[in-house]
Amino acid sequence: MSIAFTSDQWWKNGVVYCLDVQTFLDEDGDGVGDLVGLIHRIDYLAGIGVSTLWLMPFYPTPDQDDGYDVSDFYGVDPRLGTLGEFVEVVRTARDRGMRVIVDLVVNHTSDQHPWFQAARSDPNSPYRDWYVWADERPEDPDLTETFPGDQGGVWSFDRKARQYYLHRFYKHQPDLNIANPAVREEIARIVGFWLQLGVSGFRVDAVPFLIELNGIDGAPSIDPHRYLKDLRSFVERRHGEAVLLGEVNLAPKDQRAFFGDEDGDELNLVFNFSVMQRIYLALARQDATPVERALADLPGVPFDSQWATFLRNHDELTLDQLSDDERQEIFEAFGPDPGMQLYGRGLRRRLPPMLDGDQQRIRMAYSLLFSLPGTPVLFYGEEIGMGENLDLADRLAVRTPMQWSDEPGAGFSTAEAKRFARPVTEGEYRPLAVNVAAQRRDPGSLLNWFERLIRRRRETPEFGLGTWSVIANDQPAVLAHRCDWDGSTVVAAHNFGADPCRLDLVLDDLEDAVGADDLLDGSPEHSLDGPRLPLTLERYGYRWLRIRRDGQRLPP
Ligand code: ISL
Repeated sequence: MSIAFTSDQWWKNGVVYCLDVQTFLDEDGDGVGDLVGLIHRIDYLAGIGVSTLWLMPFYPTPDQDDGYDVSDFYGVDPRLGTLGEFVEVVRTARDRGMRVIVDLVVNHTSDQHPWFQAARSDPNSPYRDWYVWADERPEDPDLTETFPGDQGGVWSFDRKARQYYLHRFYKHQPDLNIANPAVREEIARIVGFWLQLGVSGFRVDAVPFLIELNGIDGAPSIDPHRYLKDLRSFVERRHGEAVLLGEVNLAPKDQRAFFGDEDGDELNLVFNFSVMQRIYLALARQDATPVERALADLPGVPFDSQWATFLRNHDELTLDQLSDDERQEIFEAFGPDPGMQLYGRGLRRRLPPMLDGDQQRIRMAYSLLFSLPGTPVLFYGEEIGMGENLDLADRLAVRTPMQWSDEPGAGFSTAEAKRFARPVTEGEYRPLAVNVAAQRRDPGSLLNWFERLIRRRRETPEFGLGTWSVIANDQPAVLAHRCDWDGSTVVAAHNFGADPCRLDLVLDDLEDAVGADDLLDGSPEHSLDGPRLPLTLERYGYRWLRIRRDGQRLPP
């Protein structure tokens, strides 16, 4: 396998950037971000070096779940633009070397969707069986509310239909019935539509819920994983390079099935929720052991498959895979105020305020993220260290407008602040203190550091394509690991502790190694003492080192 091969598995060696058109850039000055605004920032995104844009839902919506309640799968929310402008986004991104993937939210529709309106109004409508109905409210302990406390269960009575309908999320999001072949056919049509418009795949929302058959009357005749395989083959037939990046928030042993058989014939990428949660535990404890254990618990993934790694996303920082005590430790360290907590399982915060703005610690966390097995996914604003706005409801706290400059409206919009769909952050992380324009002028800024990090990550295919292993060491605060690919080895070391430390890493099977070159901003060369690589790490220090073998020519 060689470097040329990385283009075949492009999803293994890039950086994904998630953004919401609505909060990115408002070009027409109405207070709401739009597709034309995004087009104006494509060069910015190409400039920081991300390779794939993941667009959060931009479809027509009553907007009761920030667009995850879709009322037309084939359109663009008129507040954000038009289909024509969407194609221009894809086309411009492609020209600058970036691919676009879009959110596929088909576990449910909005209750305003014409399908649901037809289904509830007429028992003989062909759409009736597109949703999941019951005459009596079923009692099934496995079917729990995803947003606890809010919805009064997962079955709600519809007065027009005179039946209960299933919704695993909000009441206004009735679940589609994927046991119905017509629904599966329609989902394929939706997928085919966006592929035809040029997207390179989908971030598939809530996959375990999508393929869940519990609650559907009668014995459904489909195998849910067979269905995911069919969807994947359909995507491949329509567009060979397109991928499915799935949101599967399950324990690793249960996630494995979502990659499919040995050949990896279901989701190409699966978000790594378990490692993400343990990174926060390790940060809270200043001890790398939880991450080491989480890595050890990961199942091997098929050749065409990959983890998608992330520190934060648009939802609450869910800590649902941890024990109550572990979650409590993180709450105490990073979100002690009940107003920062959500659904009893997570924090509605961004990373920098959780780490008290400690630049060294923030960089250590992202350096780690970018070196872990998988494809890193950034949430807009992470590259400049944006904070949250806790005055906003629930998960909206982390979805404030992108901060482009210190102008009024953060350079996001020229509209009067009261017209903003969502206000900008105030306080320590306000646009005056955190913005793109100022950070571009400062060579030491987080933004410029991210640019170098992203560039280096893309030049280090060992992380995305190699085989990885943890290197045992005698510093509990330090996670050291190596990735081997195509005759090359990269070693990474990350210090979760507030104290500097020294350690010796013993590298097996590297008899011809003569030294190591620092790939980030540490001192350029390190010498080896036989198989031992002595390292010094400052507080929250981090290093990426490529091993130099005798007679080998390495990239700069
Ligand atoms: O099950 C979970 C926690 O135990 C959640 O992580 C669940 O996977 C998640 O809430 C699903 O989220 C996605 O679908 C929602 C939407 O509100 C979220 O923003 C989206 O990320 C409904 O479409």
